[in-house]
Amino acid sequence: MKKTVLVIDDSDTLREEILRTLKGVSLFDTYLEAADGLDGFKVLLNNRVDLVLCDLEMPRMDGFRFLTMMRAREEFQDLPVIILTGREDRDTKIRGLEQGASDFVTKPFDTGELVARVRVQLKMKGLQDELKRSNEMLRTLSITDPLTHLHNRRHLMEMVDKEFQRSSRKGAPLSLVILDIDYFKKINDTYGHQEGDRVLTILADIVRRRLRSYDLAARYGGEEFVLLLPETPVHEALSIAERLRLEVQEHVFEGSLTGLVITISLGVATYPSSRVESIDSLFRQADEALYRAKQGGRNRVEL
Ligand code: GH3
Ligand code: MG
Ligand code: MG
Ligand code: MG
Ligand code: MG
Repeated sequence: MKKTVLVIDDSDTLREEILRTLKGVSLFDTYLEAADGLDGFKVLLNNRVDLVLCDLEMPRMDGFRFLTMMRAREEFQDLPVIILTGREDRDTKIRGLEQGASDFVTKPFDTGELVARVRVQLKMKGLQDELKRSNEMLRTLSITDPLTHLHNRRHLMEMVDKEFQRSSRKGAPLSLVILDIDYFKKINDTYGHQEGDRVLTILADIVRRRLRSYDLAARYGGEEFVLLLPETPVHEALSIAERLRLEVQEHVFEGSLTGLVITISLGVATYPSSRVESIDSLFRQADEALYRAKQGGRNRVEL
């Protein structure tokens, strides 16, 4: 992994000395420098920097101001900054820590100590990045259905809460579509459970293609899916549902599923409307509409 270091110091000799020391241990492959906090900040904005070594006393913008300015920005929250200080006093260090310094090196610096402190900061940054990545992965896993990669029921319920509140606040309509594959048991019986799973992932892909960027699709149960459609009045939800019904019916399966035709039944409900005043009633109405679609012969949309 290519790493970049930025050295900010108003003394040319000190900058050179630091750069020479760092080049000697090849922890980085790009070396940037600046003579004061303001120039350092500009370099930071224009480059992807992994670690900063920064002097305290400098003209135009000193190390404290530099720290405060960069830590105020989201993208520099985790960037390690080692402060170079000629002063050993504790007040300087406390102030530096409070403003976001990661560590200190006292001038005149010992090359071994400087390198050791740089190594520690890079290692901690590496661990931090790894933790962030694995947290993001866990978060994604926790909201995703493993088979279809649509959202799972848990995330759907979180988002319904949010969208319902938003809709109440803004007075914008919120629609919900529940869809269920018709005679899915027969598909499993005919083609086997594994091919049944493949039908579910293909249906999920069809659903995904239909979504607008602000819609949400989730696998609600075994072969039941839910679409959450913000800012969508009932007639629009009905036409989305109807288009989806046709697309599913017209889908041409391949491989061992060649010749298979599947159909879905869909129930639609919209908030606010005469019988929908809560999340519970939104789901109840959509569910009852789905039931009517099944009773009415399947492969249809009901409100
Ligand atoms: P209908 O909805 O039209 O009334 O009939 P159906 O046969 O689709 O209805 P039912 O809800 O009775 O059956 C759903 C079947 O879906 C039963 C279950 O074995 C199957 N199923 C549920 N989850 C999965 C899954 O993850 N993979 C596969 N292959 N089958 C599943
Ligand atoms: Mg200085
Ligand atoms: Mg059923
Ligand atoms: Mg079914
Ligand atoms: Mg079902």
